[in-house]
Amino acid sequence: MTCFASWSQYSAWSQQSASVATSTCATNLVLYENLNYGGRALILAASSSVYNLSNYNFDNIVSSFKVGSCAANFFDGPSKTGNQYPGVTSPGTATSWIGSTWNDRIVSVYEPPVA
Ligand SMILES: [Ca+2]
Repeated sequence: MTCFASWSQYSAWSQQSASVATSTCATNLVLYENLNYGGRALILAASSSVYNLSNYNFDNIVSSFKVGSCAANFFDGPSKTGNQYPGVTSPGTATSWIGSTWNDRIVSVYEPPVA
């Protein structure tokens, strides 16, 4: 329960909450089934979100990716557990081949809050 001294205080609080809840990245993270951005693609838009790729039939399949304007972290376990992908995943980067160690291995993705 949160109490407010005035309608304007409540209004400011509620608008702030809404902007956080609907925050999306200006450009999206895209995961690809094959190397060189081939095959099926999965677009993930929201920051502050954990994605379990099994929900999209996209677990253990990613071979390349383009990071959008938000950073992304990749894991080989569900709900950002297990090992974290050690390669470059900073905003605006792209990787045409994830490498043999991590090919078809990503199970979950975490996009941190927008800074
Ligand atoms: Ca693949």
